[in-house]
Amino acid sequence: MNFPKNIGRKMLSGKLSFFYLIVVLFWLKTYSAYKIEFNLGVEGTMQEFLLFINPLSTALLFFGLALFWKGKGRNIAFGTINFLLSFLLYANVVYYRFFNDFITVPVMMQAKTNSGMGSSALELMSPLDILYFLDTIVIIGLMLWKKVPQEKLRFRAVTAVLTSAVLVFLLNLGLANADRPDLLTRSFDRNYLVKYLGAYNFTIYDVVQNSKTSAKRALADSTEVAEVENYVKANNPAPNPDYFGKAKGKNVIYVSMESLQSFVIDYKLNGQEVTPFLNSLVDEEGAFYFDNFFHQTGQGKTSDAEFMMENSLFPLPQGAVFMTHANNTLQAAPAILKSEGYTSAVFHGNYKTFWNRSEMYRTFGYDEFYDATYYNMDNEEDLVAYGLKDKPFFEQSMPILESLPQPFYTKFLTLSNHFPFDKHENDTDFAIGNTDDGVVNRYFQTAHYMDQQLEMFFNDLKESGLYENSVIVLYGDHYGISENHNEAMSEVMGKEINDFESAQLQRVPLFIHVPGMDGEVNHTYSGQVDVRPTLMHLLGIETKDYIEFGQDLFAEDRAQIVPFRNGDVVSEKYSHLKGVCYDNETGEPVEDNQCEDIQKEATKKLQLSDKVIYEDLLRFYEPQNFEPIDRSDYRYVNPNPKSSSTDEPTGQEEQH
Ligand code: GP9
Ligand code: MN
Repeated sequence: MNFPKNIGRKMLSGKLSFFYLIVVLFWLKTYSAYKIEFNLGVEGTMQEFLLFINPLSTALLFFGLALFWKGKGRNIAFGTINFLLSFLLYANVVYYRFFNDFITVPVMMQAKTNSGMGSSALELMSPLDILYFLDTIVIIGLMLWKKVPQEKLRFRAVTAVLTSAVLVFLLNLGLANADRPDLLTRSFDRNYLVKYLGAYNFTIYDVVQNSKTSAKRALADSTEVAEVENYVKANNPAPNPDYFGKAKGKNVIYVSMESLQSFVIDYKLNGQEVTPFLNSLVDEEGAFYFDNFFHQTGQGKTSDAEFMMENSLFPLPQGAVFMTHANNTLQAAPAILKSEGYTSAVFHGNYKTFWNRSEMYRTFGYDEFYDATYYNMDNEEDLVAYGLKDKPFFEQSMPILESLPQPFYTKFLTLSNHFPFDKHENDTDFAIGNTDDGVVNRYFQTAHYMDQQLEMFFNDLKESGLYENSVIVLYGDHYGISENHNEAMSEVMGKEINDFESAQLQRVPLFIHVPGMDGEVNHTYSGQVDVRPTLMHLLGIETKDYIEFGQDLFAEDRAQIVPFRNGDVVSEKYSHLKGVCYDNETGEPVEDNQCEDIQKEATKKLQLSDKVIYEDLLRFYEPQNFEPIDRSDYRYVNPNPKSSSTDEPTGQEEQH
């Protein structure tokens, strides 16, 4: 058989020399980006080889398609394909610098809505990044100035190139699957897919996956909910009678503390407490502080945290559920409390389109959404990238809060302590940190500023009399310092930040203040999904009829298993992180079978919760005593806007 020999001869013909140059430059560029920008956890020669080889099939395939043209047409195709692929690579580079993750289809969809992200993205770029387009510039230059082969290629030569692309891909996939079985079926971790198959193939895979998901809802029927219901009911521990109903009839005030991680609690920078107010709250009467509480967010960040806190369902493995499934049927906290006579409202100094909130809050059943149009946004110094700084935000929110009919269920979304943690040097005299990393240094300053504003807010609540008849829940929404800052974080923490320590840093503070109770520091291993049943039980509302994946933090026989959205899991004794089982006490790896049970349990929870969302299963489920929400009853239109959004509300109607 002389087929392979034939391919070789065709590919070496001089007419293809420019094509080879494009392929090689693009290949090397992609490989360099992998090495410089991404932390893919490459181990061993095989993985190293696969990482090196994986851009080749994409380059052969896509640039090979250009060979169907001749002359100018081919040059235009080369330039366009190169630019589009380079743009995709660079977008991933910039996204990864903050999110430690790759762009997915839902993220691309939400990019349109989240216009505030622009300035964060700029912060993540550097002039040297032009190098990611160096080959584009070189080939366009060559095409313009030099004579590059333009003659028509024989059809067989082109198919030989495309066949070689497919063969290289199959070799790549075969070796990858041998090294990592089930690579394509267990896709919790995007890192694996990129490491084995490459950034471009990952995007193709992702597009295919996403079209499958939208088909899932269409195919689901009411029988599917039974499996979920059985699991949830068998895993819902009884409320603790010492806590049940202890806050009956009280108002609820949630505060989402932007990017606040637990390591700042009691941390001193140059002898000064970073969060003196929160530190004092740990010991305050009536306050419960949870010191083994973890965020469980995915790509939806703040919105994922909101989703968990109010639904006790997990967010999605990719994209923000707020963006992709805002029209689902849910039985969220504001809706549950509505039948108990509560009114509900959200306060946020950003516009209502961000994270698609104005659509998702309709599904939650929020009566009011006080977005940036309710605040005075005229003073430049009061603003940061995502909206109004925390001080003017709380100050201006207070009169609105006082005017709400009681009992109310409310949520305040802070934003001063948001990446890149800048623009607060004139708002506090707390000095910045002294590592070599500006992001980490400024984080202390904005966290301190937020802490001061929380104290002020508490004082205002006391003054208004609301404090005594409100349950106040403060929670950190997600990490603020990503793994890209591990070097500075090692300095801050005084120890090397390895995979185990990185997981420890995913702790976020949770405080629940219940007037009239004693309060304590609670060490239960828990996460954001667990808060809703806890709060409901404090308010004296049974939740056993709801589909929820969390367990009351005060329940005596709770499981203490905390699934992370990347598929890792932390529990009371062991943690399973990036495929390695650790003993929490020593932080050292142990036999894998110690983690088998917790990993199985975590995977089960995530899978069932995802099923509920993807298949929109709550549309088939009617909890007892629950009045379903009609989304069309809710609209958030400010009749007298104080500021106007540049993003006009989308006003989209029900569509999936
Ligand atoms: C913006 C704020 C920040 O409205 O919630 O969002 P994040 O980037 O943290 O998800
Ligand atoms: Mn956030």
